Amino acid sequence: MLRYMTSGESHGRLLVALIDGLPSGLEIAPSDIDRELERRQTGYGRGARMKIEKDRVEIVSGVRGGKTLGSPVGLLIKNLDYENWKDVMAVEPGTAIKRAVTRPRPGHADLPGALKYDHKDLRNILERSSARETAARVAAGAVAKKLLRGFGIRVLSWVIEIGGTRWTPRRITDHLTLFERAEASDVRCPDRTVSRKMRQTIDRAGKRGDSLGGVFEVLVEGVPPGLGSHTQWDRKLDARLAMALMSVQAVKGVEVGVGFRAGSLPGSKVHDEIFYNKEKTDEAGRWPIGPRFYRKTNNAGGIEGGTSNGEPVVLRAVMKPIPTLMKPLRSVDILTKKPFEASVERSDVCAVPAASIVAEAAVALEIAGAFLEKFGGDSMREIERNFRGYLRQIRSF
Ligand code: EPS
Repeated sequence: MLRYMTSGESHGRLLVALIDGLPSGLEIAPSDIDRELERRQTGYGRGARMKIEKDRVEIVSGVRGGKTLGSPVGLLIKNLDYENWKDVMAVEPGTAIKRAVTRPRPGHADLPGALKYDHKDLRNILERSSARETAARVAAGAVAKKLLRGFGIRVLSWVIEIGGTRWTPRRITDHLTLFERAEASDVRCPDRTVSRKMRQTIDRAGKRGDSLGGVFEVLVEGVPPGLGSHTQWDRKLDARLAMALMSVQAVKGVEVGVGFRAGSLPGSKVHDEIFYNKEKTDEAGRWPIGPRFYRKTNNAGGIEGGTSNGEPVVLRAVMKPIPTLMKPLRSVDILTKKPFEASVERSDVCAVPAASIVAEAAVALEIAGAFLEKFGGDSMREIERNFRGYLRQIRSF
Protein backbone atom coordinates (compact mmCIF):
# COMPACT_ATOMS: atom_id res chain seq x y z
CA MET A 1 0.00 0.00 0.00
CA LEU A 2 1.36 3.40 -0.97
CA ARG A 3 0.95 5.90 1.86
CA TYR A 4 2.26 9.38 2.39
CA MET A 5 2.14 12.04 5.02
CA THR A 6 3.45 15.54 5.37
CA SER A 7 4.50 17.65 8.31
CA GLY A 8 5.60 21.25 8.73
CA GLU A 9 4.35 24.76 9.46
CA SER A 10 4.35 27.57 6.89
CA HIS A 11 6.94 29.68 8.75
CA GLY A 12 8.52 26.81 10.64
CA ARG A 13 11.96 25.42 9.95
CA LEU A 14 11.06 22.98 7.20
CA LEU A 15 8.50 20.79 5.50
CA VAL A 16 8.66 17.01 5.60
CA ALA A 17 7.14 14.35 3.34
CA LEU A 18 7.29 10.65 4.13
CA ILE A 19 6.35 8.10 1.48
CA ASP A 20 5.88 4.49 2.45
CA GLY A 21 5.21 1.52 0.18
CA LEU A 22 7.41 2.41 -2.79
CA PRO A 23 9.05 -0.54 -4.53
CA SER A 24 12.83 -0.91 -4.64
CA GLY A 25 14.77 0.01 -7.74
CA LEU A 26 12.92 3.20 -8.72
CA GLU A 27 15.46 5.72 -9.98
CA ILE A 28 14.97 9.08 -8.34
CA ALA A 29 17.17 12.18 -8.20
CA PRO A 30 16.63 15.51 -6.42
CA SER A 31 16.34 17.17 -9.84
CA ASP A 32 13.20 15.08 -10.59
CA ILE A 33 11.57 16.63 -7.54
CA ASP A 34 13.04 20.15 -7.81
CA ARG A 35 11.60 20.54 -11.29
CA GLU A 36 8.10 19.98 -9.90
CA LEU A 37 8.71 22.29 -6.93
CA GLU A 38 9.74 25.01 -9.32
CA ARG A 39 6.62 24.52 -11.45
CA ARG A 40 4.46 25.02 -8.35
CA GLN A 41 6.15 28.33 -7.58
CA THR A 42 5.88 30.05 -10.94
CA GLY A 43 2.21 31.04 -11.31
CA TYR A 44 0.97 34.60 -11.89
CA GLY A 45 -0.86 36.26 -8.99
CA ARG A 46 1.31 35.07 -6.12
CA GLY A 47 2.41 37.43 -3.36
CA ALA A 48 5.76 38.46 -1.84
CA ARG A 49 6.36 35.13 -0.10
CA MET A 50 7.12 33.36 -3.36
CA LYS A 51 10.03 35.77 -3.90
CA ILE A 52 11.50 34.62 -0.59
CA GLU A 53 11.17 30.86 -1.09
CA LYS A 54 13.25 28.83 -3.55
CA ASP A 55 12.05 25.32 -2.91
CA ARG A 56 14.67 22.58 -3.14
CA VAL A 57 14.34 19.04 -1.86
CA GLU A 58 16.75 17.09 0.25
CA ILE A 59 16.22 13.32 -0.02
CA VAL A 60 17.17 12.11 3.44
CA SER A 61 16.17 8.45 3.53
CA GLY A 62 15.00 5.43 1.54
CA VAL A 63 17.26 6.10 -1.45
CA ARG A 64 20.78 4.84 -2.05
CA GLY A 65 22.89 5.48 -5.12
CA GLY A 66 19.93 7.15 -6.85
CA LYS A 67 17.52 4.23 -6.42
CA THR A 68 14.80 3.52 -3.88
CA LEU A 69 15.56 0.75 -1.39
CA GLY A 70 11.98 -0.30 -0.72
CA SER A 71 12.10 1.45 2.65
CA PRO A 72 10.19 4.68 3.44
CA VAL A 73 11.45 7.71 1.52
CA GLY A 74 11.95 10.91 3.52
CA LEU A 75 11.98 14.33 1.84
CA LEU A 76 12.81 17.73 3.36
CA ILE A 77 12.19 21.23 2.02
CA LYS A 78 13.56 24.23 3.91
CA ASN A 79 11.41 27.30 4.55
CA LEU A 80 13.80 30.13 3.76
CA ASP A 81 11.38 32.58 5.43
CA TYR A 82 12.04 30.79 8.73
CA GLU A 83 15.04 33.11 9.25
CA ASN A 84 12.53 35.97 9.65
CA TRP A 85 10.25 33.97 11.97
CA LYS A 86 12.72 32.20 14.28
CA ASP A 87 11.61 34.11 17.36
CA VAL A 88 7.93 33.44 16.63
CA MET A 89 8.17 29.81 15.51
CA ALA A 90 10.90 28.44 17.79
CA VAL A 91 10.33 24.86 18.92
CA GLU A 92 12.17 25.21 22.25
CA PRO A 93 10.11 25.35 25.46
CA GLY A 94 9.73 28.70 27.13
CA THR A 95 9.70 30.69 23.91
CA ALA A 96 7.43 33.69 24.42
CA ILE A 97 4.37 33.83 22.17
CA LYS A 98 4.93 36.75 19.84
CA ARG A 99 2.75 38.18 17.11
CA ALA A 100 -0.30 36.26 18.34
CA VAL A 101 -3.19 36.27 15.87
CA THR A 102 -6.65 36.72 17.38
CA ARG A 103 -8.65 37.84 14.37
CA PRO A 104 -10.02 34.90 12.35
CA ARG A 105 -10.37 35.27 8.59
CA PRO A 106 -13.72 34.22 7.14
CA GLY A 107 -13.20 31.22 4.87
CA HIS A 108 -10.01 30.11 6.59
CA ALA A 109 -9.37 27.22 9.01
CA ASP A 110 -8.59 29.86 11.71
CA LEU A 111 -11.78 29.78 13.78
CA PRO A 112 -12.97 26.16 13.50
CA GLY A 113 -9.37 25.04 14.07
CA ALA A 114 -8.96 27.23 17.18
CA LEU A 115 -12.24 25.98 18.66
CA LYS A 116 -11.29 22.38 17.99
CA TYR A 117 -7.70 22.51 19.27
CA ASP A 118 -8.37 25.05 22.04
CA HIS A 119 -5.84 27.60 20.81
CA LYS A 120 -6.07 31.27 21.74
CA ASP A 121 -3.44 32.13 19.13
CA LEU A 122 -4.79 31.47 15.65
CA ARG A 123 -1.21 31.14 14.38
CA ASN A 124 -1.23 27.63 15.87
CA ILE A 125 -3.86 26.77 13.26
CA LEU A 126 -2.97 28.89 10.25
CA GLU A 127 0.65 27.82 10.17
CA ARG A 128 -0.35 24.26 9.34
CA SER A 129 -3.52 24.90 7.34
CA SER A 130 -1.50 27.18 5.04
CA ALA A 131 -1.09 26.02 1.47
CA ARG A 132 2.65 26.15 2.07
CA GLU A 133 2.15 22.47 2.95
CA THR A 134 1.49 21.75 -0.71
CA ALA A 135 5.23 22.04 -1.46
CA ALA A 136 5.72 18.81 0.50
CA ARG A 137 2.88 17.14 -1.38
CA VAL A 138 4.32 18.19 -4.71
CA ALA A 139 7.64 16.65 -3.67
CA ALA A 140 5.94 13.34 -2.80
CA GLY A 141 3.90 13.56 -6.01
CA ALA A 142 7.08 13.96 -8.05
CA VAL A 143 8.21 10.53 -6.86
CA ALA A 144 4.82 9.04 -7.79
CA LYS A 145 5.06 10.69 -11.22
CA LYS A 146 8.51 9.18 -11.75
CA LEU A 147 7.13 5.73 -10.98
CA LEU A 148 4.17 6.20 -13.35
CA ARG A 149 6.31 7.58 -16.17
CA GLY A 150 8.20 4.29 -16.27
CA PHE A 151 4.92 2.65 -17.29
CA GLY A 152 3.91 5.28 -19.82
CA ILE A 153 1.49 7.13 -17.52
CA ARG A 154 1.58 10.95 -17.48
CA VAL A 155 -0.32 13.40 -15.30
CA LEU A 156 -1.04 16.74 -17.00
CA SER A 157 -2.99 19.84 -15.98
CA TRP A 158 -4.22 23.20 -17.23
CA VAL A 159 -6.34 26.05 -15.92
CA ILE A 160 -9.71 26.64 -17.57
CA GLU A 161 -11.13 29.47 -15.46
CA ILE A 162 -9.92 32.27 -13.22
CA GLY A 163 -12.45 34.50 -11.49
CA GLY A 164 -15.07 34.16 -14.26
CA THR A 165 -12.64 34.45 -17.18
CA ARG A 166 -13.12 31.10 -18.84
CA TRP A 167 -11.45 29.13 -21.58
CA THR A 168 -13.66 26.63 -23.34
CA PRO A 169 -11.46 23.73 -24.39
CA ARG A 170 -12.10 22.73 -27.96
CA ARG A 171 -12.29 19.02 -28.68
CA ILE A 172 -9.05 17.89 -27.13
CA THR A 173 -7.13 15.62 -29.42
CA ASP A 174 -3.52 16.22 -28.54
CA HIS A 175 -3.14 16.51 -24.79
CA LEU A 176 0.59 16.99 -24.87
CA THR A 177 0.27 20.09 -27.06
CA LEU A 178 -2.31 21.53 -24.67
CA PHE A 179 -0.01 20.74 -21.77
CA GLU A 180 3.02 22.35 -23.42
CA ARG A 181 0.99 25.48 -24.08
CA ALA A 182 -0.19 25.51 -20.47
CA GLU A 183 3.42 25.16 -19.35
CA ALA A 184 4.33 28.23 -21.39
CA SER A 185 1.57 30.32 -19.76
CA ASP A 186 2.05 31.82 -16.28
CA VAL A 187 -1.66 31.25 -15.61
CA ARG A 188 -1.40 27.71 -17.10
CA CYS A 189 -4.10 28.32 -19.68
CA PRO A 190 -3.35 26.74 -23.08
CA ASP A 191 -4.89 29.70 -24.95
CA ARG A 192 -2.74 32.84 -25.20
CA THR A 193 -5.60 35.33 -25.59
CA VAL A 194 -7.50 33.88 -22.63
CA SER A 195 -4.25 33.80 -20.62
CA ARG A 196 -3.90 37.54 -21.17
CA LYS A 197 -7.48 38.10 -20.07
CA MET A 198 -6.93 35.95 -16.98
CA ARG A 199 -3.88 38.05 -16.02
CA GLN A 200 -5.98 41.21 -16.42
CA THR A 201 -8.70 39.68 -14.26
CA ILE A 202 -6.11 38.91 -11.56
CA ASP A 203 -4.65 42.45 -11.78
CA ARG A 204 -8.09 44.02 -11.41
CA ALA A 205 -8.89 41.87 -8.36
CA GLY A 206 -5.50 42.72 -6.81
CA LYS A 207 -6.18 46.46 -7.21
CA ARG A 208 -9.53 46.01 -5.48
CA GLY A 209 -7.78 44.17 -2.61
CA ASP A 210 -9.71 41.06 -3.52
CA SER A 211 -8.74 37.46 -4.32
CA LEU A 212 -9.84 35.00 -6.99
CA GLY A 213 -10.49 31.30 -7.41
CA GLY A 214 -10.88 29.23 -10.53
CA VAL A 215 -11.15 25.86 -12.19
CA PHE A 216 -8.41 23.55 -13.43
CA GLU A 217 -8.39 20.25 -15.24
CA VAL A 218 -6.14 17.27 -14.53
CA LEU A 219 -5.74 14.61 -17.19
CA VAL A 220 -3.96 11.29 -16.79
CA GLU A 221 -2.78 9.65 -19.99
CA GLY A 222 -1.81 6.03 -20.40
CA VAL A 223 -3.87 4.62 -17.53
CA PRO A 224 -4.48 0.91 -18.27
CA PRO A 225 -7.97 -0.50 -17.72
CA GLY A 226 -8.44 -2.09 -14.31
CA LEU A 227 -7.17 0.44 -11.74
CA GLY A 228 -9.61 0.80 -8.83
CA SER A 229 -12.55 -1.55 -8.33
CA HIS A 230 -16.36 -1.64 -8.31
CA THR A 231 -16.34 -4.15 -5.45
CA GLN A 232 -15.98 -1.87 -2.42
CA TRP A 233 -16.70 1.82 -1.80
CA ASP A 234 -13.20 2.79 -0.77
CA ARG A 235 -11.58 1.03 -3.73
CA LYS A 236 -13.41 3.07 -6.37
CA LEU A 237 -10.83 5.05 -8.33
CA ASP A 238 -13.08 8.08 -8.88
CA ALA A 239 -13.89 8.22 -5.16
CA ARG A 240 -10.22 8.08 -4.26
CA LEU A 241 -9.31 10.76 -6.79
CA ALA A 242 -12.13 13.00 -5.59
CA MET A 243 -10.85 12.74 -2.04
CA ALA A 244 -7.30 13.47 -3.16
CA LEU A 245 -8.45 16.59 -5.03
CA MET A 246 -10.77 17.76 -2.25
CA SER A 247 -7.84 17.53 0.14
CA VAL A 248 -5.98 20.23 -1.76
CA GLN A 249 -6.34 23.49 0.17
CA ALA A 250 -9.31 25.64 -0.99
CA VAL A 251 -10.77 23.05 -3.41
CA LYS A 252 -14.57 23.06 -3.10
CA GLY A 253 -15.74 20.74 -5.84
CA VAL A 254 -14.60 17.98 -8.19
CA GLU A 255 -15.95 16.63 -11.45
CA VAL A 256 -15.06 13.45 -13.34
CA GLY A 257 -15.43 13.53 -17.12
CA VAL A 258 -18.64 15.28 -18.14
CA GLY A 259 -19.26 15.90 -14.43
CA PHE A 260 -22.25 17.99 -13.35
CA ARG A 261 -23.41 18.36 -16.97
CA ALA A 262 -24.49 14.71 -16.79
CA GLY A 263 -27.43 15.98 -14.74
CA SER A 264 -28.92 17.81 -17.71
CA LEU A 265 -28.15 15.38 -20.56
CA PRO A 266 -30.00 12.18 -21.51
CA GLY A 267 -28.21 8.84 -21.19
CA SER A 268 -27.82 8.59 -24.96
CA LYS A 269 -25.66 11.74 -24.90
CA VAL A 270 -23.64 10.82 -21.83
CA HIS A 271 -22.47 7.22 -22.17
CA ASP A 272 -19.46 6.49 -24.33
CA GLU A 273 -20.17 3.87 -26.97
CA ILE A 274 -17.79 0.92 -27.13
CA PHE A 275 -15.72 0.02 -30.22
CA TYR A 276 -13.07 -2.55 -30.88
CA ASN A 277 -9.91 -2.01 -32.87
CA LYS A 278 -7.96 -5.04 -33.98
CA GLU A 279 -5.12 -3.05 -35.47
CA LYS A 280 -4.36 -0.44 -32.85
CA THR A 281 -0.77 -0.75 -31.72
CA ASP A 282 1.53 1.36 -29.66
CA GLU A 283 4.89 1.27 -27.91
CA ALA A 284 5.65 -2.22 -26.63
CA GLY A 285 5.01 -2.80 -22.94
CA ARG A 286 2.80 0.28 -22.66
CA TRP A 287 -0.92 0.90 -22.65
CA PRO A 288 -2.66 1.29 -25.14
CA ILE A 289 -1.39 -1.80 -26.85
CA GLY A 290 -2.47 -4.27 -29.50
CA PRO A 291 -6.14 -4.94 -30.19
CA ARG A 292 -8.31 -3.09 -27.71
CA PHE A 293 -11.73 -1.80 -26.75
CA TYR A 294 -11.91 1.96 -27.14
CA ARG A 295 -14.30 4.94 -27.11
CA LYS A 296 -14.78 7.85 -29.48
CA THR A 297 -16.03 10.03 -26.63
CA ASN A 298 -14.82 10.22 -23.04
CA ASN A 299 -17.69 11.59 -20.98
CA ALA A 300 -16.95 9.01 -18.31
CA GLY A 301 -13.57 10.63 -17.83
CA GLY A 302 -11.85 7.27 -18.16
CA ILE A 303 -13.61 5.69 -15.18
CA GLU A 304 -16.67 3.40 -15.20
CA GLY A 305 -17.93 1.64 -12.09
CA GLY A 306 -14.99 2.95 -10.10
CA THR A 307 -12.53 1.25 -12.46
CA SER A 308 -10.33 2.82 -15.13
CA ASN A 309 -11.48 1.82 -18.62
CA GLY A 310 -8.32 2.59 -20.60
CA GLU A 311 -9.31 6.07 -21.77
CA PRO A 312 -7.56 9.13 -20.26
CA VAL A 313 -8.73 9.97 -16.75
CA VAL A 314 -10.22 13.49 -16.85
CA LEU A 315 -10.82 15.43 -13.64
CA ARG A 316 -11.81 19.00 -12.92
CA ALA A 317 -11.67 20.88 -9.64
CA VAL A 318 -12.77 24.30 -8.45
CA MET A 319 -10.69 26.36 -6.05
CA LYS A 320 -12.37 29.03 -3.96
CA PRO A 321 -10.81 32.50 -3.74
CA ILE A 322 -8.02 32.70 -1.15
CA PRO A 323 -9.53 33.81 2.20
CA THR A 324 -6.65 36.16 3.07
CA LEU A 325 -7.99 39.44 1.69
CA MET A 326 -6.62 42.96 1.69
CA LYS A 327 -10.23 44.07 1.40
CA PRO A 328 -11.73 43.83 4.89
CA LEU A 329 -14.45 41.30 5.68
CA ARG A 330 -16.36 41.37 8.93
CA SER A 331 -15.21 39.08 11.70
CA VAL A 332 -14.96 38.88 15.50
CA ASP A 333 -11.81 38.97 17.66
CA ILE A 334 -11.55 35.69 19.62
CA LEU A 335 -10.32 37.40 22.81
CA THR A 336 -12.36 40.62 22.97
CA LYS A 337 -15.38 39.12 21.14
CA LYS A 338 -15.65 42.51 19.44
CA PRO A 339 -16.27 42.92 15.74
CA PHE A 340 -13.44 44.19 13.52
CA GLU A 341 -12.67 44.38 9.84
CA ALA A 342 -9.79 42.09 8.88
CA SER A 343 -6.73 43.54 7.20
CA VAL A 344 -3.49 41.76 6.28
CA GLU A 345 0.10 42.60 5.47
CA ARG A 346 0.57 40.38 2.43
CA SER A 347 -1.41 37.91 0.42
CA ASP A 348 -1.63 36.07 -2.88
CA VAL A 349 -4.39 37.32 -5.20
CA CYS A 350 -4.74 34.01 -7.02
CA ALA A 351 -3.08 30.61 -6.60
CA VAL A 352 -5.12 28.60 -9.10
CA PRO A 353 -2.12 27.90 -11.43
CA ALA A 354 -0.13 26.59 -8.44
CA ALA A 355 -3.13 24.55 -7.25
CA SER A 356 -3.26 22.74 -10.58
CA ILE A 357 0.33 21.57 -10.05
CA VAL A 358 -0.52 20.46 -6.52
CA ALA A 359 -3.53 18.60 -7.94
CA GLU A 360 -1.26 16.80 -10.42
CA ALA A 361 0.77 15.59 -7.45
CA ALA A 362 -2.28 14.52 -5.43
CA VAL A 363 -3.67 12.65 -8.45
CA ALA A 364 -0.30 11.05 -9.29
CA LEU A 365 -0.02 9.69 -5.74
CA GLU A 366 -3.52 8.20 -5.95
CA ILE A 367 -3.01 6.67 -9.40
CA ALA A 368 0.37 5.31 -8.29
CA GLY A 369 -1.33 3.79 -5.23
CA ALA A 370 -3.98 2.08 -7.37
CA PHE A 371 -1.29 1.00 -9.84
CA LEU A 372 0.79 -0.63 -7.11
CA GLU A 373 -2.29 -2.38 -5.74
CA LYS A 374 -2.99 -3.86 -9.16
CA PHE A 375 0.56 -4.73 -10.18
CA GLY A 376 2.00 -4.86 -6.68
CA GLY A 377 5.44 -6.10 -6.01
CA ASP A 378 8.38 -5.15 -3.88
CA SER A 379 10.76 -4.30 -6.68
CA MET A 380 10.45 -2.45 -10.00
CA ARG A 381 11.44 -5.67 -11.76
CA GLU A 382 8.57 -7.57 -10.18
CA ILE A 383 6.05 -4.83 -11.02
CA GLU A 384 7.27 -4.66 -14.62
CA ARG A 385 6.75 -8.40 -14.96
CA ASN A 386 3.24 -8.19 -13.50
CA PHE A 387 2.37 -5.22 -15.72
CA ARG A 388 3.58 -6.89 -18.92
CA GLY A 389 1.75 -10.11 -18.03
CA TYR A 390 -1.51 -8.21 -17.52
CA LEU A 391 -1.12 -6.37 -20.83
CA ARG A 392 -0.67 -9.74 -22.55
CA GLN A 393 -3.79 -11.03 -20.80
CA ILE A 394 -6.06 -8.16 -21.88
CA ARG A 395 -4.60 -8.18 -25.39
CA SER A 396 -5.89 -11.72 -25.84
CA PHE A 397 -9.13 -11.18 -23.87
C1 EPS B 1 -0.53 31.07 2.44
C2 EPS B 1 -0.15 32.40 2.59
C3 EPS B 1 1.06 32.96 1.93
C4 EPS B 1 1.40 32.09 0.73
C5 EPS B 1 1.54 30.66 1.20
C6 EPS B 1 0.19 30.14 1.56
O1 EPS B 1 2.18 32.90 2.76
P1 EPS B 1 2.56 34.09 3.76
O2 EPS B 1 1.51 34.08 4.83
O3 EPS B 1 3.92 33.71 4.29
O4 EPS B 1 2.58 35.35 2.94
O5 EPS B 1 2.56 32.55 0.09
O6 EPS B 1 2.05 29.85 0.20
C7 EPS B 1 3.34 29.44 0.28
C8 EPS B 1 4.22 29.88 1.15
C9 EPS B 1 3.67 28.45 -0.76
O7 EPS B 1 4.80 27.94 -0.76
O8 EPS B 1 2.80 28.16 -1.59
C10 EPS B 1 -1.70 30.55 3.14
O9 EPS B 1 -2.16 31.18 4.11
O10 EPS B 1 -2.24 29.50 2.74
